[in-house]
Amino acid sequence: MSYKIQEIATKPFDGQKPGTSGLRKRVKVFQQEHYTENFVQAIFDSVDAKGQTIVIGGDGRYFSPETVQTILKIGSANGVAKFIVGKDAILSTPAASNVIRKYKAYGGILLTASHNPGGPNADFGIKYNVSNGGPAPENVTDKIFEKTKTISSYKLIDLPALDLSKAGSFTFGPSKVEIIDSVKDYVELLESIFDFDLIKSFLLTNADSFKVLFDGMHGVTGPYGRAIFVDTLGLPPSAVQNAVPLPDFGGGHPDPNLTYAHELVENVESRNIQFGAASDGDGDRNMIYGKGAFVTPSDSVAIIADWAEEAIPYFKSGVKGVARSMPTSKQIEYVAKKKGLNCYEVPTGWKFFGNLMDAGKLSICGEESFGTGSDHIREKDGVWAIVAWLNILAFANKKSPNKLVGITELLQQHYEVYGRSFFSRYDYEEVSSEGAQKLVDALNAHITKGTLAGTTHKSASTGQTFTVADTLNFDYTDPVDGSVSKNQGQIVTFSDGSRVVFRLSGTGSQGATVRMYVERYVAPAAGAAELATETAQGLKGLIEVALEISKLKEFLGREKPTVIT
Ligand code: VG1
Ligand code: CO
Repeated sequence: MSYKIQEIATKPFDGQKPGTSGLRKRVKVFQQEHYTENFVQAIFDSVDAKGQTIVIGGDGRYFSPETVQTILKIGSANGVAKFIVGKDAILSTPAASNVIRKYKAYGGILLTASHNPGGPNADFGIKYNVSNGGPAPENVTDKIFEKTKTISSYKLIDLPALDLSKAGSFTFGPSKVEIIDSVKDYVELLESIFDFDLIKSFLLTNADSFKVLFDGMHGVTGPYGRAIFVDTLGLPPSAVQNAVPLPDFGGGHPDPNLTYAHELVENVESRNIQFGAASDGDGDRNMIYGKGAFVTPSDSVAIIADWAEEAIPYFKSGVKGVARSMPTSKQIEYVAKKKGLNCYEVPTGWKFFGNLMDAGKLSICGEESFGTGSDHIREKDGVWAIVAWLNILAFANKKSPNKLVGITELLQQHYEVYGRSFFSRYDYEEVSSEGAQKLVDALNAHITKGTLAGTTHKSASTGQTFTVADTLNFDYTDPVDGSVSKNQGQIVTFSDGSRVVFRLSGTGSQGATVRMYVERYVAPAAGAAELATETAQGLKGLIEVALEISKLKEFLGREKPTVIT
């Protein structure tokens, strides 16, 4: 087929700066003439993909099919030799990471705004991943951003759109395109990690007393969930709900937490389901929720780290190290300490874990934002975390054959050994950028002048007192390549070890979002009753004090957070 390469004149757009995880904006912004093309060309101007293989994946949200065609046309004109594309433009973020690694691709472009809503009036996103399968590090995203500021033209190959609905090998001008089954490689990967036979026999034996419900939230994971939970592990089709990926996620907010995954929570409670789980739009987040038992993500990663070596075949040869993002609770540190493992603390965003994994220093890590994963790929992995929990529960039940061990029992056992870090996050979404900046400035002023350290604050409702031990602005130096990331959040620590963190979100598409993270540790000696307290109760006093110290309500003009997780 003959083809022509066109050079199209364009002008830079403001604000094409990738955030915590790619460039995320309203669909309408991406639909402006040249907007998406500029950003895609800026990627190819920043990474030399000539003669290389590039993976294209995404969560199937609105505007994805069109953007796949744009990437094929611009990528091909820029010399990409081969594209590997998920059928119907679908590859979950973890599946894409796996495909990049498995087929030794040069990189990948993921079309997703993750847990942000989709549809013509909602969000779209583009994210570049590098050859280790992980999100591009800051030096690459900075370069892309610089290119977007000076771009004057982009290259485009003049060819008709490729049909993405049929798997197979195709020719696209000078490039080859392989359209692959979105699910197959990923299922094989999980089969190589977990003890599927053990999980299967546990589920089968306890079919009446241990019911499972997986919620795909109409994001990308429906087909993956069905392939694993129904086709491989033998659960009935009713064990999977909202499993058809929709371009607008059915109008919902595909974010697996107690607020947005309420349908799962309601079904788990009303149908007496022992193990419920959900994942987000692009499949990298997860929530574990059984009847009456919610597992915070910070606890989830700690529990996985605690059981991994014993229960999960992939980790039989040993866990190399563990890590958490800075705002994530310290629960995993208590596990690391007991096991003599290194525990790293990195800034928010999965890209910071990749270097540690590549250097062989890290096996298991997590973020409080419902992100859990390991070095099997370089993205967090929702379905992986859910199967990890099933594997651990199956194993725990093999050890205790006479009494069913469910989520509640596993949590109790864990707190009795390690104590419990009560943790919660308050999100103030779409507040004025000015107010958010004032809040941050005021905290920074306290940090520079040391005006909070040593002050004592009393909660009016609980009578607890908290004395500030230290305040700091979190900076990170990567232990592998020495790169420095500054201003990653303000931390206030108290003399009892409690902690409050303030951060501005880097994934929103409009206004500013302020996150406040609160954590309070209770040692095992406090006893079963105190360890089993409701999170909101366990943190009540500390939250009052955090709001008072930061004057958050004044600066943001908000009485209440938008979302509490
Ligand atoms: C949020 C979370 C962060 C996560 C990021 C991407 O970022 O806090 O932990 O890595 O989303 O997750 P921010 O900057 O808004 O706080 V995903 O599933 O959206 O790619
Ligand atoms: Co996500």
